[in-house]
Amino acid sequence: MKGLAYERVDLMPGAHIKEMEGMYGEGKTTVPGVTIGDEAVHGSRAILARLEELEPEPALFPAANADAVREAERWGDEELQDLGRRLPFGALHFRPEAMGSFGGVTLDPPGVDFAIGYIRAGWKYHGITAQILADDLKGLPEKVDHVDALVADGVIGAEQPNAADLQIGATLRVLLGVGDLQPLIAGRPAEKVARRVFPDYSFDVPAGAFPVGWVPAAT
Ligand SMILES: N[C@@H](CCC(=O)N[C@@H](CS)C(=O)NCC(=O)O)C(=O)O
Repeated sequence: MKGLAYERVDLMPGAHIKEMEGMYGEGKTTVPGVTIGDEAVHGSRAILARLEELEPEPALFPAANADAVREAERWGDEELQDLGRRLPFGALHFRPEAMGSFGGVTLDPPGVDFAIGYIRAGWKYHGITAQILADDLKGLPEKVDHVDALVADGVIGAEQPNAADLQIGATLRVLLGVGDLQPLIAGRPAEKVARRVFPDYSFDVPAGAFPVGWVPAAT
């Protein structure tokens, strides 16, 4: 978006923890990070703020509503993003073969064995329990309503995506890959935000993964 030259480096999940800490410091285990010369910047919000300094246009924090965009970006990071970790891992527990959809492949039986072990480790790593998942699902409609309200208020959803569009759209785009969640998001302004900033994303857990009664009805 900023027209800056960059090199993308993908890390192997699992092995990324040590590599990230080596580059960005103790406890900084998550992607993304960026190095700009000798400077290491860790975390999506810090990165976007730094990119804005390097190249102000197009603005990620437009002067007209910069504070509202910052607050929406914070909300997306601190209050929405956890669902993007837990709900896909949660759904995959019930449909482990669907993990192949991340890479656009069909897993053979040994691949499904690998997926089962990987997903189990993911539950442990993210502290997922069935109760937490059920509560996340119950709270999702309220969060989607909040996204729609941000669109209605003109904070996100404008022609030129801002930092909050990117932060919120990223999580929603992941959630759209969970078939059970599509009815809660599809056809709503929130879906448009997600698909506009991230049109292509390969991930598909067929609907019917979560136990009956866990997913709230779409309103
Ligand atoms: N709030 C942070 C969170 C980053 C984050 O959770 N990244 C995930 C991407 S899938 C990750 O690295 N997960 C693996 C891990 O938690 O070690 C940000 O937006 O930079």
